[in-house]
Amino acid sequence: MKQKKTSLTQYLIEKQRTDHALPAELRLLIEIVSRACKTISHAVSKGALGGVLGSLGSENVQGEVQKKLDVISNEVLLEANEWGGHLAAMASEEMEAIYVIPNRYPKGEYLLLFDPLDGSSNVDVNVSIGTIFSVIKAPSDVAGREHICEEDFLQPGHTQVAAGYAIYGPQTMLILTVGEGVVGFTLDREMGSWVLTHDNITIPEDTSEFAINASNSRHWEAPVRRYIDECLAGTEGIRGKNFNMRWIASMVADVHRLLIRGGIFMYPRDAREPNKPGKLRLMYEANPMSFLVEQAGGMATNGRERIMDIQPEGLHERVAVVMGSRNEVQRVTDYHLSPES
Ligand code: P6P
Repeated sequence: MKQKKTSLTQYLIEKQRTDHALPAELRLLIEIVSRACKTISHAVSKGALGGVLGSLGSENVQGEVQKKLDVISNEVLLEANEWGGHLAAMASEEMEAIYVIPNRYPKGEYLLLFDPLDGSSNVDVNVSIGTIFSVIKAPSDVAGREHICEEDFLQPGHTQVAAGYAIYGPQTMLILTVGEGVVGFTLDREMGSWVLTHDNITIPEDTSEFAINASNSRHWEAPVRRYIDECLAGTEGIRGKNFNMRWIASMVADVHRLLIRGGIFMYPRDAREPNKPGKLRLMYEANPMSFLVEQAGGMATNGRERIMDIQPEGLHERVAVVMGSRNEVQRVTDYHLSPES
């Protein structure tokens, strides 16, 4: 008998109905974000045919060249989410300031943060990219306040109520957690619906695959260099096994791989800019990915502490990232905390 397909909508309604872990407004938010990701997937897949490749000649708040698709994706997410009444405000990698829901629409109790198109430097060379999103609750007093401000967003990652990403690759997939494990949906383009294809994503505790941009090795701190050197030593070294390396330079793609088959992803701080704790952004890259990784049984630190315990001080602050298979992340973290070990 043909296996019954579970749609995202059915999954969310059943989760809402069974364990009440999913308030209706949060279910609505996830559905709207998933619909926006379908729109982004469609725009991305057109490539040159859609006139959406290339750069705008502008820079975003990060000082990075803005791709046309960065701005398109950002606008898709803003327009999809501003009218629904489930959000008080949004924040994006592509915008310096927060986006407060306009007064012509009702405001809700959630705050949405996103990197609308992570890894967009890959879009012109047809490598997988994605949308990363994080959902937190607005402070309870927001309703009585005239203004929502950036400080309302500065909550540690462990306060997230949902997180996920869409990956625009050979398949378009949506990977999601609402705090009860990690599930994956594959976009059925014929029906235009997200179909549950991975009902319990878990990360193997061990791995023989690491992801890091090795061109930065001369800038790494000693614990990172020690870990990678031991991996490279293979069976002749203390690890007693050979390792494989991957680096797609698209966090969504590198993290998706480790969620599916295990691995460790690292973007450590380095000496190039010692005052910068790392390259990746805490609020809308590291925190949502850490929530997913932990919910899948993995571990996520900045080399020294749990990423989701970090108290943010700025909306666009950066952080060092070490995440993936628990035993490897623990080893790297131990090397940072006890260098003599
Ligand atoms: P590098 C993409 O620009 C990104 O923010 C992440 O998606 C990715 O992991 C990283 O930067 C790649 O950085 O220095 O290797 O180009």
